[in-house]
Amino acid sequence: MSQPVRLPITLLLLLLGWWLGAVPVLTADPQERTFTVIVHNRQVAPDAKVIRVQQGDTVTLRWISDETVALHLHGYDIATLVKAGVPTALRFTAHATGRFPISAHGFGAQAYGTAQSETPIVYVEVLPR
Ligand SMILES: [Cu+2]
Repeated sequence: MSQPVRLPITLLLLLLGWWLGAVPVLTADPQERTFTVIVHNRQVAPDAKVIRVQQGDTVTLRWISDETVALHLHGYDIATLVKAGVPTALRFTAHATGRFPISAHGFGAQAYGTAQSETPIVYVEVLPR
């Protein structure tokens, strides 16, 4: 009589784990991951500063900024210009593992010139699969 009860509980726990996001982290297949990153007053909210993905994932960072900013994803060496109020996608396949800063190379008018400064505003962590 215990066997028919145990199975649904296991299934329930699995579904709960799935719902909590635990299972997708353990999946073997690369995934399509999309994050929205909001830059306000030249900053990203502290709880949104680290973007965690797994090796092989296709990552889309959807940027929304209240000021034009030149961005540079180090390691992958991808640069993009995000204009004020214009959602802009930065897309890459996370082939290299490690912790990579995305720096602001300039805000406002300085976003159009050569890099004056390097201010990391977000970090991308690519975990080995
Ligand atoms: Cu840079």
